[in-house]
Amino acid sequence: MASLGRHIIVEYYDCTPEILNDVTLIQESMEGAAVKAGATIINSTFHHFSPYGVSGVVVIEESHLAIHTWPEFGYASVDLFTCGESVDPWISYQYLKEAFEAGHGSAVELKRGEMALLTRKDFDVKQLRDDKSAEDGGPIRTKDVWFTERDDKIALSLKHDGKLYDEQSGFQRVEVYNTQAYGNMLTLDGMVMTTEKDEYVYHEMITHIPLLTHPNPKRALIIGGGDGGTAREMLRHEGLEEVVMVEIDDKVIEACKMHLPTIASALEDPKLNLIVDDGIKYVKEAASGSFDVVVVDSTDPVGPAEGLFSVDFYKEVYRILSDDGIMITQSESPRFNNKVFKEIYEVYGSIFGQDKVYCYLAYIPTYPTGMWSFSYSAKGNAHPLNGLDKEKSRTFSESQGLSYYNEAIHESAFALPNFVKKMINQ
Ligand code: SPD
Repeated sequence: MASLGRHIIVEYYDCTPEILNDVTLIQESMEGAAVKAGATIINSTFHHFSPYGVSGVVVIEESHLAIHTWPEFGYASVDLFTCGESVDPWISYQYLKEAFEAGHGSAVELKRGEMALLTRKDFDVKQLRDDKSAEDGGPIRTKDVWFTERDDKIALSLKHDGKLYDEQSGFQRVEVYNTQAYGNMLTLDGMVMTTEKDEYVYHEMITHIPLLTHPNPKRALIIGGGDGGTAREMLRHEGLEEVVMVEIDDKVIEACKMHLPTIASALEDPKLNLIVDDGIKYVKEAASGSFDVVVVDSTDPVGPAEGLFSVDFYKEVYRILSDDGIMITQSESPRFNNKVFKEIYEVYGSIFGQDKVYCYLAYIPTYPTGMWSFSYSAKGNAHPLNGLDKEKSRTFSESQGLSYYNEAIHESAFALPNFVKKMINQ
């Protein structure tokens, strides 16, 4: 039966999950399958979905190859659609079966556009011709690979040129992508942690707000913060006599030293006491009243960071703070993580007292919704605004060449939209 195209609908089972979750490898395999079959690639676009799954399509002069993978089931569904006699889609089928290390595969071939049912209609092709691509000397090949962080309702995608680091540590999946818009980007278990181009917002805001509010900070502790950004900002404060950082995952430190050196620069600084250990254990064993500022620079409340969002942990932080001590945490997005957001503010209030807990906001484009919150909880009377020496804050920002924090941002960050105030009863 003569037809315009051949469409092979393919199922691959029992594939290697890691392969099916590697967007770069999947793209290379799909492009390789096209070339092997004799096709000419025009462009390709691929997305990685967090935490797992890849979708993509390779457009060829002879039609297209498309894929969606479910790594958690070792399953990939693939469409191989070719027109003309010069390309054999069954070669692509075999090539991909090997590339995905599939235990078995099945395929059904459909003839598309049966000639017996078609009538040719002539029309004026000149009106449709893409004169530009003809002038430029033929088809333009483009390549799009995307990282996507998503839940079931919202997704954030960043185009990248490949993965620079990919390790499963004892705690989480540690990856670094080379994104086109935000430079190198660290993700943990598929969630964006920091990028070279917008990291300063988070790190300046989590650090300078408490350190420029506390009357005389001498000893500071960072829990988490393995990328080094918070430590880098802390070390700008010359009055600090001791800066301790406790990060649980040495792979995070390794990845950032290798691929995010501007963020990780402080990790080698002799003034930083860097401990690779469990922060919860460290806080539990630390002496009462031993720190003036404790910054909890955690990941989201899943995986290894879950315990950093618990009542018991915050009680211990309260205990190790000095009388004027301040605890700062990254407190998620009021829009995106509203349940966690509300719950943790209730907990802070129950430990520090409702009138000693404040929320402040900053705008971080690579985090879900872009609106990110930090909590400020004072053991004594260190009010985040009344205690602010604006002149000192302005001079600090200018002399350090900061990119986000200044005295006006310090004040305005505590101005909350009504919906956020309502969520935390303020
Ligand atoms: N969803 C993003 C939460 C990230 C919080 N921590 C970032 C670590 C940067 N030092």
